[in-house]
Amino acid sequence: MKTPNEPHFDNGAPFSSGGLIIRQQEPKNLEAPFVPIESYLTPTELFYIRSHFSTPDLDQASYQLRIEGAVKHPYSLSYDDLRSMPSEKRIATLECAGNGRVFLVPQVQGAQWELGAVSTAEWTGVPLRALLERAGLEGDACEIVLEGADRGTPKEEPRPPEPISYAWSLPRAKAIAPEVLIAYAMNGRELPRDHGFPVRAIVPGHYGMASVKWLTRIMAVRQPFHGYWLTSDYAYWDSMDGRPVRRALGEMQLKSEIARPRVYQALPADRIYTVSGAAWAGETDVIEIEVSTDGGQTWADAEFLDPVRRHAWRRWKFDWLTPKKPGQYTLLSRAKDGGGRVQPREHDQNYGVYVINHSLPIEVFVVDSAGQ
Ligand SMILES: Nc1nc2c(c(=O)[nH]1)N[C@H]1C(S)=C(S)[C@@H](COP(=O)(O)O)O[C@H]1N2
Ligand SMILES: [Mo]
Repeated sequence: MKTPNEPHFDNGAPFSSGGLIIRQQEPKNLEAPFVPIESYLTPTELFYIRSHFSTPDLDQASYQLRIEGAVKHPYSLSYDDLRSMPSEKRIATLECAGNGRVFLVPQVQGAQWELGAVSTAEWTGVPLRALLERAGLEGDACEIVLEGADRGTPKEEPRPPEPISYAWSLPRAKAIAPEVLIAYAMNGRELPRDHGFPVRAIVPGHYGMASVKWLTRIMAVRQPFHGYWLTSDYAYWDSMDGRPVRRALGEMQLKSEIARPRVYQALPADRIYTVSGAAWAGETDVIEIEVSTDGGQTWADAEFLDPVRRHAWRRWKFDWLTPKKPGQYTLLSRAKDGGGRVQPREHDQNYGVYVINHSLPIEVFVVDSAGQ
């Protein structure tokens, strides 16, 4: 076991096990093998990839980032301009809002993500706040639109009338929060093309769709931006005075996942088996983690391997003395946060095909260990 309570920075490891799992070849949607126990930071080549359109090929030398809209002094930055500004580092877990979709019954449309559309990296860049301050954000700007260079026509209805870019809009308060970065490096090296080269946004605490890759435009707006991605796609049913209203997704919801064992793994009876996984939240801290080995009837405390770090996952483990009696058992994990929230038991239908943050069942077989 590596030193507990200390994050590991194994990003320099030359080799990594596993490789990615293809959910869609083009545009690229690849899932990470969910093995956080092997390193706190996901090795860059194992970080999940979620792209709506073909990966654009941006040239670092001619790259320009435009900052405009409801600002006093619109301007453009080259890649070198951005690199010469004071930089900061953030460790953040990104989770795709559709992660875990394969667990929904009945099956739904969309990429059939299992457990691995979630990964953690250390990002380097300039706080978005610094770029907006330099532009002189107008007092009545309510949102900041982040636009990428990738373009296409989405397949899902209702389809926009013409090809669109990938763009996401952040509420002003989140955009100027210190954690939000305009990043050019991931785990200490320049961004790989699939992860947004040369520049992307990193919005810690929000689902992955907010962390716009291949970022070329930052636009302050005076009216809420109701683009395709925030309305037709990544939206859910909220309630306002008892009436359903449609809103864009934002904050990641409290969640934990079991990485080990895998579904239908056979484990020897009457032995200690270490169950492990990771837990994360959006704008709160995960402070408790429990495991059930009987389908949720009883729960026992598991142990964290990493300290609390806002916006980053905490790995955990649980030493299970497997039953003497062979048979099928259902493992579940359940996280709690500092705000008194508990990871739910069921998927909330108001989120449709997104926010699959309930305890995901891992069924295993305990087998006679005689002779092993
Ligand atoms: N320009 C652009 N940015 C994007 C996307 C995209 O398709 N285009 N996908 C978003 C989604 S849905 C997720 S989950 C994250 C995934 O980031 P990654 O591919 O680096 O893991 O990128 C987000 N940023
Ligand atoms: Mo996503």
